[in-house]
Amino acid sequence: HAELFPPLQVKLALKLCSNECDQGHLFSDWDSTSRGDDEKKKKMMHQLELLDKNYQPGGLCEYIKNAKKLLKHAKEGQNPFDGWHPSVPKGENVEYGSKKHRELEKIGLKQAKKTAFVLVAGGLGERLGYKGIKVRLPVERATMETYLGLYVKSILAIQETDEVVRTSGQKIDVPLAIMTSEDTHAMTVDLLESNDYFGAKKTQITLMKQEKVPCLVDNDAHLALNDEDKYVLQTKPHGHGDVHSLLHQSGLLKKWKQMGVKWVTFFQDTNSLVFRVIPGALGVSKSRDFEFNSLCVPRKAKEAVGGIAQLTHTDGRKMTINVEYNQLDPLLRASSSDGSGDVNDPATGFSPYPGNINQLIVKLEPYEKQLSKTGGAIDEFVNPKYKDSSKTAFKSPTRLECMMQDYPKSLTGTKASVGFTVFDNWVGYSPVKNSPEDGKKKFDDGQPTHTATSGEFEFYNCASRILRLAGANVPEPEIDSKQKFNGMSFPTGSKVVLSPSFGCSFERVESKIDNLSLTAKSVLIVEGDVSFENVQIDGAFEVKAEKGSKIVLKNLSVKNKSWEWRSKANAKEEITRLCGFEIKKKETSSLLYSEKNKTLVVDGDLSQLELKTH
Ligand code: GDU
Repeated sequence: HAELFPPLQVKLALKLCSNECDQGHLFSDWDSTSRGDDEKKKKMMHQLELLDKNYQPGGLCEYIKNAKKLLKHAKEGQNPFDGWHPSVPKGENVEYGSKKHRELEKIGLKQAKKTAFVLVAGGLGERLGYKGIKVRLPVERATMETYLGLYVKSILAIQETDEVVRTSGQKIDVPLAIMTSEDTHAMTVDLLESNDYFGAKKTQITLMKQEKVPCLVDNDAHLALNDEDKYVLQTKPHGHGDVHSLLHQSGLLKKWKQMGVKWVTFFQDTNSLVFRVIPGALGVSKSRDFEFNSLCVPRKAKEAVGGIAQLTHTDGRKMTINVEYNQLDPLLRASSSDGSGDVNDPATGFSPYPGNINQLIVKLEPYEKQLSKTGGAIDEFVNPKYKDSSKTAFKSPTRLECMMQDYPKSLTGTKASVGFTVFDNWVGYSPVKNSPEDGKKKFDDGQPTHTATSGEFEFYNCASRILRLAGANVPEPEIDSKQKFNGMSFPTGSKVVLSPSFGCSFERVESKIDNLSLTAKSVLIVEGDVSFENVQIDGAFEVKAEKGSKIVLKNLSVKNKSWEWRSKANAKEEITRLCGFEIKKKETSSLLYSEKNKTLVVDGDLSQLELKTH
């Protein structure tokens, strides 16, 4: 068939058929006498060429070689942590709002101007049961802000701070790279374009698409063809670890270095709280000169977050690394004297191992150097589901995977400083990963549910708590066990949304509050430069100062019928079904001010507010 294909494709096919790669089965049905299906054959060679190009470094033959090795280890039941002993590592614990936290935020905000952000958003979130991309989900339904909108606006708020000024006096555009996949790319582009990049410049955001890898049918790493079409290879996602090779291949790291970027901060598709802790964590990276800093929260045993462990090898090597949640229990069982695995410490009610939330801060210079050496390749793993205990056949084709938090494995044996920073759950971690049904099971088990419902209430509760720490009088949220959302009850209280432009650090929020109180039934939505002096809210209040303008609220008592979060089961509308509630708006007081370079002072005069009855 050689005449059908360009020489490079012929070379690739011959390589695949070599003894080393042993993929002759891919072509064994090709009828050498008839020239039928030529177009399909061309498409298949094109697909193989792309798969070869996308698996870097090394191409398809390297993939097959790695797969054979890992499948052999899996069949032999080899423990990836053989020879390594786990212990609880020491990291930096930061209490949000404390003196130490304020100092770290000051240092961190200065570093923010030298930070590039990377969002990994190639996953579809199958566990959630949502049809769209996860970054399109609303963080909360009071404003319907999407995750992507919140992230971009948080980056813009950092960019707007006084600290983010180049020595030349010019403000810089803080860069954001988003890793997408075939499943999420078009929808991510559409979300950005239809929202005018959420106020960012188009050039500020770079999209990098990760490609899938071929599936494997057996322990000899034979590549899988589609059951319905023998000219199409089956493929699956390779995992978020691809982000490193994409950053390297795209040349972004070099470009950022030239721009004066010093840090790269990675984060995931749904964690509405991530930007609350980034300034403080950047402060830790800077002051402790961490080359790699994982953000963590206290972890409940068996929770689906990896545990950060110090691993010490019998030969003396040490590494501080994430042990993924499915591997932590067997590792701990194998190494403990009493066989206890992933269990809580009775004294604290949490696992002694801090939970990795995959918000990673990496020092750019050594990172870029290291990736130039490795090409961005990350340790891979394989997780085949075998048909039976002979481990010779798989239930369905498998593939190699990799995780972005495994990057420090490539630093073992070097002097690189790898550390972690722990914040409390309430301010650091609130992902949306699980369907209402799976969330309910976790709820019954006393586990965090990580549902759209918990995500929304945790977002409001975090903002309320920050206001309390800033001196405001906001009641603690309470659980009303009669009020169930999709069968689960959560602590709820005042619904507070503090947009990133209101303050991107604790001190900035605190500086805007001087005697503010809210009742539990209140809703407060604040955007822009707004300050509160002697303000009482008992109702729903939306206040927004457009960019460049300022509002000072003084001696005000806002009172109206407010909004209600009403439980609603089995709704047709997808988001309502996921959250298990709808919002009944009754009355809202609102104030919008957009005069550039001017301050609106509202002193005791309620008539300046608009009262809407819905
Ligand atoms: N992702 C990709 N490409 C992929 C797979 C995933 O970009 O091929 C992205 C997802 O969109 C998401 C992120 O990677 O933004 C993480 O994916 P999951 O939410 O599916 O990750 P897990 O829940 O399996 O676990 C990860 C870490 C854990 C812990 C946890 C915290 O592996 O150790 O940190 O996130 O949420």
